[in-house]
Formats: sequence, structure tokens, C-alpha cells
Amino acid sequence: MMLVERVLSGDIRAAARLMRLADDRDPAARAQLAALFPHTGRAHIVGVTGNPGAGKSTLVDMLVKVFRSKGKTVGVVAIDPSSPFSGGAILGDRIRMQRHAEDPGVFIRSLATRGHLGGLSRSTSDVVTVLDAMGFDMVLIETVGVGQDEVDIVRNAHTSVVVLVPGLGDEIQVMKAGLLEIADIFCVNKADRPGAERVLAELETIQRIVTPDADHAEIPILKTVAARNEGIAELADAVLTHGDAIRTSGAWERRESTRLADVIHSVLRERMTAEFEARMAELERTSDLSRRLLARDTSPYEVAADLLAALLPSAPPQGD
Ligand SMILES: Nc1nc2c(ncn2[C@@H]2O[C@H](COP(=O)(O)OP(=O)(O)O)[C@@H](O)[C@H]2O)c(=O)[nH]1
Ligand SMILES: [Mg+2]
Repeated sequence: MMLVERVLSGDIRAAARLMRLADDRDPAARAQLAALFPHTGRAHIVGVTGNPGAGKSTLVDMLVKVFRSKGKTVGVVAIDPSSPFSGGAILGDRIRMQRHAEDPGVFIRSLATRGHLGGLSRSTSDVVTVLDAMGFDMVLIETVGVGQDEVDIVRNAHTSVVVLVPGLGDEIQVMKAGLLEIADIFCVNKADRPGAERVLAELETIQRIVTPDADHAEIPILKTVAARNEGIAELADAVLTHGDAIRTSGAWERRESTRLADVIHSVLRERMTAEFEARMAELERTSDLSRRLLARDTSPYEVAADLLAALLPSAPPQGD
């Protein structure tokens, strides 16, 4: 059987293999992802973001349990800022993941943060495509709320949960990270800690300032103690309620269009960059590019225009 068919039949090993190929930017993966795409569009994509240590992994683990108890299958994409190498999650995450290892209704994929521009959101959307095509009802994406890639990932979710904790400078956390605009649900975790009430009060003030629109009718503010499984059922309900609301209001399609346009951008950006770099290396080899630049025989502007013209024959000369 072809890899795509195996993925569609729910073969976990095939899915993991395709995710690895995609992560390695193997050209074969592109055709496979394209073949999977018609089978996607059903999963409810949920972003969970917040500072490191806010309790995101704990929350996601508890949410998985609640969604499973409601009969929903769950895919998880855990983006791990602590490991620049391999897909290595930190020890605590590994233990949490093992809890679901026996359950075929749960698939957890951990992604390491990568250096290259847009690489992380690209890898994430590839994994989401695979999970969605496999038929997972919910796809939870855990990511820290810093960095453009991470913010883009959460912005592109159908439902974005912003996790805050007491004692970190409170409302500043939201404002500074630019997470206010993207939050669909605020979750104040570690509500067992002093200062939780203050964070709640500040969020309520913010909630009153934000103008309600179709996408943000009223941002729910929830209190959780993830480590003690408190408030998780309410959080899961808020996520599902938000999903229903945006399906009805048309916001679901709007978000989906934005997300898919972003996938096009990141695929293009990556392929174009790779193409330009290959051609520049070629120029260096065949025509001593650096020497000609240093001697002012040519300029970076002319080289860029020539490279662009070679790749995009219809681009206007010097038209930048
Ligand atoms: N006191 C308290 N600790 C929590 C709570 N939720 C998670 N933790 C702990 O906070 C630490 C970081 O949690 P983790 O889920 O790894 O945070 P992440 O970095 O956001 O994924 C762990 O030791 C958790 O057990 C909570 O509600 N209250
Ligand atoms: Mg974590």
C-alpha cells in the first residue's frame, strides 16, 4: 500500500514516517501531503500558548483526557523550545505522553524549535495536515507565546487558548506578547497560587475594552489548577463551544482561509529561499561572484534582479 493510503487507514507508523519526511523537507513528502489535503478540513485545531512553565503541557494532558472521555480522538503537536535538536521533549513531557501511549485515539508529535524563518510554522502545518487527514477530531498545539513563528501558529488555530499564571507581571504578559488580539479563551492556570484573583480581575478589564465582534463575542476567562485537574472540564467545554460558535458565524472559514494562505506562503518562502541559495552558490562557483562584487564589477541589486529574472521570467527588471 502507498504511504498516503496507509496514513488514511490510520496507520500510526506510516503517519510518523510521513511527518519525519516532511520535517526533513524531503521532496517526496510534498506530493504525499498534497494527496492527503482533500481528506482534511474536519479537525478542530486548538492552540495552547503561554510562558514556559505556565502549565501548558499539564493542561494539554488533562484536556486530552476530557476529550477522550467525550469520545473524541486527539492529536497533539508539542513544540518544544528546550530542545534545538531532534524531537526531544523534556522529561516531564515524555512521562505525560507515555500515559496515552496505549490509546490509539491519541497521537502525540513533538517538534523541536528550528532556526530557520517560518520553519516551525511550516512543520506544524504539515503535522496538522497528517493528523487531520487521519481523522483526529481535535488537534491541540502547545507552543510558547514568544517569537513570530509561535504567534503565527496560534493565530492560525481555530481556537486559541492563552494561558496566564499569577505572579509574572500579570496583564503585561498578554499585552506585551501581542496575545490579546489572538486569544479566544483566557485560562488562568496555577489558580492555587497567590495573585490569581488579580490576574482574573485584570483580564476582566481587558475583556471589557476589547470590542466584541463575530470572532470575539465574549472572551471566556477560566480558572484552572491543571496539576490537580481542576477547571479542565470547563476549559474543554469552552473550547468546544467556541468551535461551534465560529462554525455558525462563518469565522471558521475565515480562519481556515488565512491559515491555508499562510501555508502557501511558508512553502513558497522556503522553496524560493532554497532555490536562490542554490543559484547563488552556483554563481560563486562558476563566475566568482564575491570577487566581482568586491571589485564593483556588479552590484547586489543587479545580481538579485538577474536571479529573480531567471526564476520568474515575467518579473519586471529591477522592479523591486
Ligand atoms: N501549583 C501548580 N503547579 C502547576 C499547575 N499546573 C502545572 N503545574 C506545574 O508547573 C510545572 C510546569 O508545568 P508544564 O505543564 O510543564 O508547563 P509548560 O512549560 O507550560 O508546558 C510542572 O511542575 C507542573 O506540575 C497548577 O495549576 N498549579
Ligand atoms: Mg510544555
